[in-house]
Amino acid sequence: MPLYRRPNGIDLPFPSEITPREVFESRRSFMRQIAVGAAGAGGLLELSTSDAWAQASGAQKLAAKANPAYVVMDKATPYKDATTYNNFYEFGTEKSYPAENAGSLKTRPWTVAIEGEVKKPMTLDIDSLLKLAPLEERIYRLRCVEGWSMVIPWIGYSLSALIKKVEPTGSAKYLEFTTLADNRQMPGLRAPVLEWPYVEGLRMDEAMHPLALLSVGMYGQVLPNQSGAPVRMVLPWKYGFKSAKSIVKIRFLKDQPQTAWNIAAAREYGFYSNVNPDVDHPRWSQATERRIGEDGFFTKKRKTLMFNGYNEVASLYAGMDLKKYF
Ligand SMILES: Nc1nc2c(c(=O)[nH]1)N[C@H]1C(S)=C(S)[C@@H](COP(=O)(O)O)O[C@H]1N2
Ligand SMILES: [Mo]
Repeated sequence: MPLYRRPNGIDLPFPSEITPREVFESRRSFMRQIAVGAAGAGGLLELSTSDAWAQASGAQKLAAKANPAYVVMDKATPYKDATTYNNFYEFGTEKSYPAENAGSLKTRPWTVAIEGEVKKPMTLDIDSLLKLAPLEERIYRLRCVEGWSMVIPWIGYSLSALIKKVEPTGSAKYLEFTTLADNRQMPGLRAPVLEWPYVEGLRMDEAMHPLALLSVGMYGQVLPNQSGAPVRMVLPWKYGFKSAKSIVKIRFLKDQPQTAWNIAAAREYGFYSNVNPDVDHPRWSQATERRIGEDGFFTKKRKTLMFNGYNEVASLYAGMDLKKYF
């Protein structure tokens, strides 16, 4: 049963687990054509996300138009799984802790400071961010470096919209994202597992890629706190830790910034951290993954795809040795 029933009556089928890659890819582009064709006839398709747990969460609804160019055909991870199995170390290191502890996070008022190598530095409050560009629904896979993945209907817009607004100077070559670090709200900060605040970074051309999503919602609603409310990054071709949650600052830099996981273990976590089944983590293989929500004794692991299947980013890394720049 497809999770997404479109108002025009077209239900999109999901490819089965065992569909060979080529068939999957061609079917995917075929389905995209249907989606784009239908969109041409009646404007962008609206995906209504019908997940009982999401409805029951009572979170504020957030209207968004589906962007058919960014819809993976995998079945969406149930909301319950996506919001109770999280990595958000500011709330503790067990997967269940963010859901248990993030209730204390105050997401309004909230501001994001944009500074550094930009002609128009600014501090945007969350309402301005919500209005900065039309909100889109995009269904992305996200692959954690630990070997699991999820498929989530995010709401947001390309980070490039924000970047254009602040007008980077010619010297802006990198971006640094900083997460909130507030001892009163985040019990996980007491543990010295990472250097706080959590920082992440991107090269300018990566940040400008349309896939790079600034997200403010999921499953038709505002982000739940454990998922990085009120605003986070989603970089589906990179390991999950590159997608910083609950962002309070974005800094444009001349030089490559330090990143939290690279500071903690440089040998294990590089700056780029593109999903790559051919480059193992020093302590485990990255060749396969399990999809959260469909684990079972007999569930076969999925093959991890280069760039998590997002081949459109490959040109960003042309000529780079991806074993060296892991
Ligand atoms: N601030 C912050 N952002 C973070 C993390 C974190 O611990 N703190 N964990 C990262 C990791 S390891 C992953 S896999 C994703 C998980 O996102 P999800 O819980 O929404 O699936 O968030 C990333 N962003
Ligand atoms: Mo992760």
